[in-house]
Amino acid sequence: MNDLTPTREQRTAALEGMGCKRKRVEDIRFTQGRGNYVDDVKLPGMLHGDFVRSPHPHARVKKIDDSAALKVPGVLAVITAETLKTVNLAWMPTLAGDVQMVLADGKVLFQNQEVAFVVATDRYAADDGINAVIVEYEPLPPLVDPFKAMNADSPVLREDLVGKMSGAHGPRKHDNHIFEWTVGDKELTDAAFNKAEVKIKELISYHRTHPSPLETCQCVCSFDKIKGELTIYGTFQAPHVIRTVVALIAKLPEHKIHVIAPDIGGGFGNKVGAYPGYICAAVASIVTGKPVKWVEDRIENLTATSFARDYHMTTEIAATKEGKVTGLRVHVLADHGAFDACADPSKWPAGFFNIVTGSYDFPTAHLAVDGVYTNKAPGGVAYRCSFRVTEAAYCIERAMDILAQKLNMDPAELRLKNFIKPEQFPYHSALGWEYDSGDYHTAMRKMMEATGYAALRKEQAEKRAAFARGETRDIMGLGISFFTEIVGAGPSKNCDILGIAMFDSCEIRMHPTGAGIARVGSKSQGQGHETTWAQIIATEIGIPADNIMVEEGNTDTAPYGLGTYGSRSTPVAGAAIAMAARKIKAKAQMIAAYKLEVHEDDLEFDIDGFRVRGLQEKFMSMKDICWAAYNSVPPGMEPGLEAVSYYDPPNMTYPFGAYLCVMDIDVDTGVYKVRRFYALDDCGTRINPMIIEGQVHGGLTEAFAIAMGQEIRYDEVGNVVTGSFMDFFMPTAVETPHWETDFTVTPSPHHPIGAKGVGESPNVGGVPAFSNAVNDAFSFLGATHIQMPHDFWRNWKAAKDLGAVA
Ligand code: MCN
Ligand code: CUM
Repeated sequence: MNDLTPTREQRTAALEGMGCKRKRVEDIRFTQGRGNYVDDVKLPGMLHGDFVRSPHPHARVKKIDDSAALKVPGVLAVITAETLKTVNLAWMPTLAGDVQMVLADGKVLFQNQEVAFVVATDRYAADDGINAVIVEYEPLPPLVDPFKAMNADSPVLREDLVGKMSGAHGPRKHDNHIFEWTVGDKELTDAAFNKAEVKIKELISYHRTHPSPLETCQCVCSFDKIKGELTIYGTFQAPHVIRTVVALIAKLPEHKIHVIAPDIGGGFGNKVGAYPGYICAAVASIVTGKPVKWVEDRIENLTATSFARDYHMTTEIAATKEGKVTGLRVHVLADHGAFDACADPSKWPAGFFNIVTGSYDFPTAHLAVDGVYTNKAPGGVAYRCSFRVTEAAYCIERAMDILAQKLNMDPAELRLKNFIKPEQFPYHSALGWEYDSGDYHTAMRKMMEATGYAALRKEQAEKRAAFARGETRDIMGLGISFFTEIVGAGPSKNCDILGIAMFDSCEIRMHPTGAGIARVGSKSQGQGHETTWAQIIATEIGIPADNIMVEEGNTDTAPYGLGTYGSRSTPVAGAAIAMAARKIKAKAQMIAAYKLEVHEDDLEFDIDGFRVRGLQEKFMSMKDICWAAYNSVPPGMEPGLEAVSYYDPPNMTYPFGAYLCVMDIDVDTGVYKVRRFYALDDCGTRINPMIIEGQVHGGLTEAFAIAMGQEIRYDEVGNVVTGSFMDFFMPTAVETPHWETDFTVTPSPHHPIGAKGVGESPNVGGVPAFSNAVNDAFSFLGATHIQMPHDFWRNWKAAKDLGAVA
């Protein structure tokens, strides 16, 4: 060895493997305007489609007159439900086992519902065509309030289901009822409440909101009549699932459907589902023989595709006087809008909401969820939600604060007292989950120390005294949130979509010169998979991350995967990547043994190659092994170096975190200031700390938006009143607080590299921290629970209702 021989540290650093703050390789094209999004796809002869939408939330469609529209220059076709019926596509199945109108069939059920699809030579002509379609409506009484939907005498929305007393998830209680889902032991829980020393009960609502990615939902469909092949470019978080859905509903052979999800400008769950636009563009392409593009505008996106939340959670906790929790009872009224189009794994009508016992050792719990139809847009699972884990975390974290207030106990102390203890893992929760790992006490104490929690409480007490003396009009709130996530859907034993188990996949192919390509079943929408997936491979096989190209999103080349949502990519696809890399490594070891003329077992892996144990100089680099794989493999071995892995995870992963929000509110104006926000996340082994930090920043910004103002609100007659960015709070750098991030590392015991998901954690944990801060600020004035979103007006109103302002 001479001075030029790289050190072990240098060799490790050169790989830019796991743990490295590797710069995002995709940003090279994104920051230079060289991304390739769906709207960049321009095919020869391409037409444009656009929707006629209903102004009414509930109405009968008496007549659609397209004669004037067809005379508009450039307009080629107007597609209605009648057209779609000829190909049996007027309705489509939803991922939740319901059916949904593609175009209004006899009636409309929400404002801005798709009524007709106008196809024209350009977008402007399509728009002119829309305005020329005359639709005759007969308005019907709208049903907006989900609580009223439970009344037997409310207007019947889904006439197609009348008389069907059972749906995809069991019996229906009445015509506007979708399902009832119950989990847990009712008797034991009732008994716990009967003998409880202390009880709380509160209706905790998580309002309707929307993921609103920068790029809206869109597609280009191109049907080749000669080959009988359909190519679809689209903003799809799960391209393979889309291919299978299209094969099933359009009755096309699956190999003749090519689904390509190019670069995606944010998804946040909005791009999981299948929308009428996709079906109409495909049908229009088949009808016209030309490619057809459909691009949602902002108002359409906010009002028609994939709302989030709308959960109304009546929550009760039973506890001892000392603050030990003894039971949890939750009833959820879930407003699904006009169609149940939730994108949950099949068996989970309320997603993983039964993680609602949170980070606490509840001996017993009972949960019941009633899903109902209303005259609102369908959707239901989107927006960094981990399948309703956001709602569950908000529910339990708000409820724990309410209990602390009732017990006159510090909310941090109450949490520490009830946490699942490190030695209890793997922990079986009262509502049926097996938490794989966790160390909640360490995370909580680290948060309290890092923020100076005790001193902040002291300052708050002084501020409150000063407020009482009339020396200040500011009130101070400390919002704690300690959340447990459940991500990585999921094990085939309990997770499937349309009967397809929720595994994920990776195929790695190493080329002779020591570079390679990895194709993965996940699909990045901005999460940086091209960067991080290569880092896993780099560490596993000792080839620099820069030499691994990552490709996702083309169903012809990527192995079948279930896509990216529910922070499942690292837990599932990430595991498949590590497993495929290990297969490469195993073959590489055989080749190295042959070349070094030793037995395989005499070799050890050493950063970037194999070394003969005890013989420093007998070493073969992975790069050289790649070359050998193409010219001198051991006799009997096939040449080449590639591997595929389909990974069915044994369990979900359970990331967690401790957040604190420090907020000051001026009672006279309701104006708040987020003074500090500290977020500690534990996502197990960290692949790229910089990307994790970016994910946390983004998720916290969305949490801030949701908690402090963002809302899809309907007026009492069913009009969407927050359907544009004029009214829908979209924070910019100006409003966004400064984020302090921190971490602990508790690896997942069952994941090949110990990693857990992180993408959704900050939204799951962030919202309760903000809301608890507002509620904590007002608590000394007598408030128990103030409803989100906590915008200036509502804060002022709360102060006024509590008598703090005249
Ligand atoms: N990561 C890591 N170490 C870990 C865990 C994750 O370095 N222990 C990295 C991963 O390698 C990946 C990123 O963090 O690059 C997110 O990984 P993961 O938590 O597995 O989440 P997914 O990749 O499955 O992304 C989905 C998640 C969801 S469901 C929503 S919603 C959301 C989110 O990601 N949508 C996003 N973050 C988003 N970020 C952007 N920019 N755009 C979106 O649409
Ligand atoms: Cu629920 S939003 Mo993400 O799972 O795509």
